[in-house]
Amino acid sequence: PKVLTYAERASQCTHSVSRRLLKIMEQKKTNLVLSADVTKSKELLDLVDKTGPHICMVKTHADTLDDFCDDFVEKLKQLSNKHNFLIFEDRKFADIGNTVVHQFSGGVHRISDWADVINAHTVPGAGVVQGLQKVAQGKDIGCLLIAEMSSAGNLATGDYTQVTVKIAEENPDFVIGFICLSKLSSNPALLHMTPGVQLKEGQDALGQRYLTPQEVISNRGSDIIIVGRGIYGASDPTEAARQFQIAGYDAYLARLS
Ligand code: UP6
Repeated sequence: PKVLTYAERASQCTHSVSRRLLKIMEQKKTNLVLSADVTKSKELLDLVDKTGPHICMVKTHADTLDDFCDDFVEKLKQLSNKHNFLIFEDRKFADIGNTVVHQFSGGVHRISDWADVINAHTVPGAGVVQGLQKVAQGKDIGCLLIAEMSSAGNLATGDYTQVTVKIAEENPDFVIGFICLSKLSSNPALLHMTPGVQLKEGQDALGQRYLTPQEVISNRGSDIIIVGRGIYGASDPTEAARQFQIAGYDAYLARLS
């Protein structure tokens, strides 16, 4: 089947967040998500301001920031308007529905006040999605399901992955796609986002495994690359972001043709 452009897919999405993201990807010519895994808010904001022109979304781990506060959230939102990107909090919710309601809306981070995109493990079953959706009601927030993982020896394989795809397909009003390592659904509205990406294949000392943008986008049919240390660990993060933007976008164009 013909591979659709981001613009064509945007027009087929019913969820406002996937539409917004695909439009940004088309306009800015980027399928790059920056995983901004630094532990000081100022450092994070500086990194995002520098790399903003090259990314469609920034991914945070709010609970790893030493100095998380409301002012940080305000500034991150300002940067998302300045550079036109979405904010994805990688909280990986994984509890029963009633508990994730509070984890998502409350605590120190009040994620539902500021995130455009969140994600969840499906190990608790569909209740985790229902709990999160209850909080997201009336807000512009999309959820990704973790269908596969990049780390060595992970258990998100086989039936687990297939049931996760089914839960996604059954909840189109809230679930906008997957964290995964390959294309899992032919539904054009579902976005596939892949972490564990560097310009060279390899691994780190704690089980992370890396594939290249070309392998992830062209060969495996994913839509979006998520890059952390490949960018913020580089001597020039702006230049690294530019390189990942080009590599990811070229791989997309190669898939189209
Ligand atoms: N992440 C993975 N693999 C997964 C799911 N999530 O690496 O299966 C997240 C990590 C980290 C980022 O929590 O924030 O993606 C990858 O960072 P890296 O590029 O520095 O390895």
